[in-house]
Amino acid sequence: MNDEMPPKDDGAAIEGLIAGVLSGHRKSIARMMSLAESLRPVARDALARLHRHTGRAHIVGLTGVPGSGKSTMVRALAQKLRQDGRTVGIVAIDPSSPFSGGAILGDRIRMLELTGDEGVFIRSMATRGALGGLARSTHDVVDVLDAAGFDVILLETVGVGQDEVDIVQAAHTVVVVSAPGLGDEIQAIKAGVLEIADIHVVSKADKPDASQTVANLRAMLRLGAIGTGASLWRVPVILTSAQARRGIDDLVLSIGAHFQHLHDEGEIAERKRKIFHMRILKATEDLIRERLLRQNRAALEALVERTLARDIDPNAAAAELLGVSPFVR
Ligand SMILES: Nc1nc2c(ncn2[C@@H]2O[C@H](COP(=O)(O)OP(=O)(O)O)[C@@H](O)[C@H]2O)c(=O)[nH]1
Ligand SMILES: [Mg+2]
Repeated sequence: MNDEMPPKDDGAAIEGLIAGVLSGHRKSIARMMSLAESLRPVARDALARLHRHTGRAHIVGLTGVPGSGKSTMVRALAQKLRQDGRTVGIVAIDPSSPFSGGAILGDRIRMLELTGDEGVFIRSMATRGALGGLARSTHDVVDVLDAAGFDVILLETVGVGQDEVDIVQAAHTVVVVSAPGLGDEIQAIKAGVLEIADIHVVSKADKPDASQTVANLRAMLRLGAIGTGASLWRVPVILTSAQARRGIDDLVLSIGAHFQHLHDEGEIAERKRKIFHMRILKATEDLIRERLLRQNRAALEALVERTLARDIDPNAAAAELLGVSPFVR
């Protein structure tokens, strides 16, 4: 990976890299992403310069439990979008095993079938090793694709944990995928993603119990249990089979209609504001954590000992570490 990095503090190299990204040069895009994922200070400078070139892409987040068919759907969506003449960036967050250290290989194999087409760029990111910085580097990687001019960016993430829910919420359009036979919509509730959907998709329509899953989701929508707050957008439930190539056209239309709706109703500004709000807070958390670990590690260890000795409680220890009063919230 290191050979992908420009030399440290090499302004000219960074300049060239940014120019490469902006012109859609694939090697530059890949290098810029590696740099962003490295979380090195030089990356912040480059990303800062890229920022003004972002904001054009339609970012679509897809989430759902593992095995619900997200990767297969991303591939089908990308193929359809390409037929429609749109360029597509794909970011897939692989839930990598802490034991094997590898990403779930199947995903990559399926998605690799798309390569060779200059209008598609695929990046897969491992959750392992990105402790604390996953959300930040995911947004940065999406920004690189945005700056590089991809029309639509598909962001696949497993709906597990707050971090991943936050990541998918940084999309303009959130698609929640449920598959029949996996415990239906209950899975989405458990994953905490049911209520963040702009579009619900029931995958694997070729399976016999798919219509039951659709009926269950629709019933919940009617109960008003889910939906996006004050928005006039009616959350659709779309039945698809990526395998049988069914419903993919509808899904692409619906994704486009949602983006159009956000613009027509003036909701896009509010959504973008929310996304930056979340990103800034995440980045702030990362910065504080990094700085504390770099500069105050000894103080942290001392506080751990004092907490163990029941000399101080964890909340007061945190306040002391930050140098703030434990009584001021
Ligand atoms: N029957 C059927 N199986 C599917 C369909 N889409 C995906 N699958 C299968 O479901 C499994 C999980 O798919 P994958 O896309 O990796 O799911 P992910 O974990 O959500 O990304 C794989 O074995 C796929 O072949 C479909 O439309 N019909
Ligand atoms: Mg997948």
